[in-house]
Amino acid sequence: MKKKECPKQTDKRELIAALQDVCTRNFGCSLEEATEKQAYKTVCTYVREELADKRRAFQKEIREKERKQVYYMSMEFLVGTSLRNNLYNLGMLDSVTEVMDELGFSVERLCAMEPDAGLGNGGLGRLASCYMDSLTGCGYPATGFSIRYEFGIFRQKIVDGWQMEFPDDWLDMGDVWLKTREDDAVEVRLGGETREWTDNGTFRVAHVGYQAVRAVPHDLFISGYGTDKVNKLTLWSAEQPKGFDMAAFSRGDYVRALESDTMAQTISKILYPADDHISGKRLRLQQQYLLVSASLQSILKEHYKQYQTYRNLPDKVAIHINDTHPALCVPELMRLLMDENGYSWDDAWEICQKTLSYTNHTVMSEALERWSVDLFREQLPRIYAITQEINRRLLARLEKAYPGDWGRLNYMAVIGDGQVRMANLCLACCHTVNGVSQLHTQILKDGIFHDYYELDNDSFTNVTNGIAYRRWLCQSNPGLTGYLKELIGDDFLKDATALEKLLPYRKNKDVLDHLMAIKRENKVRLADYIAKANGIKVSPDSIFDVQIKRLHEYKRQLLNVLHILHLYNQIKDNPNADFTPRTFIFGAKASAGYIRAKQIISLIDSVSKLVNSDPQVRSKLKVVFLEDYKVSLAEIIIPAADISEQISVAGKEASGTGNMKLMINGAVTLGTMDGANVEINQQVGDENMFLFGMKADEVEALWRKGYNPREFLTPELERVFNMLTSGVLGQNYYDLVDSLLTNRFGVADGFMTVADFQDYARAQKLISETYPKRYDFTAMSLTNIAKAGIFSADRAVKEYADRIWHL
Ligand code: NBG
Repeated sequence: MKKKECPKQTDKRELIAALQDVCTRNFGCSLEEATEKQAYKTVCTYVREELADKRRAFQKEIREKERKQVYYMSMEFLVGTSLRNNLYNLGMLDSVTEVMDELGFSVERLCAMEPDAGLGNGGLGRLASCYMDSLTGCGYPATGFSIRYEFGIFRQKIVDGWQMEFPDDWLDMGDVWLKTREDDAVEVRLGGETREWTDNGTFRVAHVGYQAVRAVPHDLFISGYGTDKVNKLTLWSAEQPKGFDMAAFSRGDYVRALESDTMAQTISKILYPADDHISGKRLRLQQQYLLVSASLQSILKEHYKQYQTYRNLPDKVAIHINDTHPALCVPELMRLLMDENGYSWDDAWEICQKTLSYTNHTVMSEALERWSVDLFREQLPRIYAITQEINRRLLARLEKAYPGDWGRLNYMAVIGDGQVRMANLCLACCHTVNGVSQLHTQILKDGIFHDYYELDNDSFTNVTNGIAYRRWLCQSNPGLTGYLKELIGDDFLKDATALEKLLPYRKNKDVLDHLMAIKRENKVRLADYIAKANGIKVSPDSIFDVQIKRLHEYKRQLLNVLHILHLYNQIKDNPNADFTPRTFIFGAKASAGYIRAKQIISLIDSVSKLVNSDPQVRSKLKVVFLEDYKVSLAEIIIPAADISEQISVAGKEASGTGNMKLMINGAVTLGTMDGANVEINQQVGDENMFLFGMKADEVEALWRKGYNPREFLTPELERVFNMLTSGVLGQNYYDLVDSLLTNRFGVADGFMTVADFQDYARAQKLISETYPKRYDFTAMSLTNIAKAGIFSADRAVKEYADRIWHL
């Protein structure tokens, strides 16, 4: 890859001239006179224009070679920041840094001004962004489609231990990356009703009385490492149609005519902040339809312009449904082909089947999207009619396959019990369905999707998740990356499996010393951040034990914090005993309405106050909750982690991707055999991670046998529970204890925290014993780095491209 390390004088002069030009065009001043904000926008705009040029060239190539393209439909893309990533990918980080420096600006500071584009909740959205990066780097023609939420994932503040949410107004500084295409706006229709008739024997349908919404596309260009190819993410905003609702106007309904304006804009106002769980709200359904309808219309328009037919759509286009949220792709593509283009049902269905594929990202039943029939029909009358017909034909087919098996038919139906089941809609149509780790895919086959698997087992496959390691290692951990380049060469920048060249140095003390020093530097940087953000002083020589992810009961942050209290008690009992100092670091947002999750944050906060203020304890134990966990904060935390907590109850975490990011930065996993932890274990072996807890089949067996948490209660844990209700924490947590022991409203301890506690404490103890053997521990860390290559998103997108999209 070309790198403009030290720009030649001419290059440099050109770069300065180009930047000056952008600045005067946009702000009417030279860079010398510009404010820092103007300088930031100048650099971003310059980069965006560079990317736009490269995009045009790639687009031309795709058209001329008639290449097949993939469209990745996702309600979420957790983009994070773009400036550093783009400069790095374009090989311009050094040259722009040098030139801006001369002009009196620090690129470091400009990068820090950029807000995260937080158009996602967590793993699912971040995965989508990692895939866009890798698809581009690997040269695949790929377009992401999503919504340009005016407000992304909320900003989190902890006030008196309680999470509060504040709006994330990212567009103010973030919109420099977006290129709006007003002329390509399309109309999306909501509500109203359908009229059907036959015209010389042909079925006709009209949609009347609907509310029109104008969907406007905004492009965010995606650069890739080591390539000139540029892809894009198209984000739709909902706007009022130009002009008023003239019909309402002429009825004299002045207020209604204007009302629709605000209604339209509401649709793209805000990202729903619920992760792994559905809200069932009208606005959410409207968002999903906006995404699906606008994107499919634009895909079809572009395809038709080039080929003048849709018969070859499956040969030239792959459309991917990222989790059930965009499942409306199925009936909407049917509608467009039949109603707008005159295809017969059978022809349209065949095209849909061959074009659409689906990834499932969770087995949590509350996250499997379902819509009430009433709401669905009210908002999308024509789509509902098509969905009914899909269901009718499906049931006819199933009746033949499983005559009389009504239970099974009911379970597999797309419409049943007054609901439209979006996962079944995908299963009934898509040519391929995949899970996101070996274990997760197995659970889909054996469990929730078992009936569909039996019907057609060829359509099921696994693609284990991957991460854009150039962001998560190369950019966010320059110390380690620089050292690796010196030691094993720079092949790994292009091919992550080349990290294995590190393995022979497992016993090399000089190398291990270097790795320790690099980790320590990163820990110092994080310690500085913690001092500034939380006012807590932590020692970089303590173990940095990190749990960063959404707050969810199944992820068991509670297990971690209960164990911290257990350690606290041990220290209090034996203040002079040996203790390996530990800093527990948490970052987690709770969905706004998820009270139990917010109680857990409150508990972490209370425990941190207790622990950090106790003179007998605080030199040994520190607890830090970092507010507003997001991509850019993850980039600071991950390179500094010693221990990666991946402690979900087995069978619930579909894959996890934070586990991979931490691993490649040398953190050692403390985990259950869940999600991709299983595959991390295959890579590094038992001896290079800290495993504990029941396996997925043991969890299942215990549920079947009947689980009573009290049978697993140890005196140590009982003592911790007593602390939760005795007032020592400043407030009481009866609810939490109750949920683990006696929950009267549901199952007690639904995620088996009590059952796994003892083994978790054992594994934690082993960590405390191993860490002080610095070379042994660092050899484990080295092995994790060396073996992380397989979790590159490059590998994952290649699997999608070969086995699912056939690009
Ligand atoms: C999440 C899973 C994670 C997985 C990511 C990406 C949802 C619905 N699912 O385990 O919980 O890593 O998806 O696949 O957010």
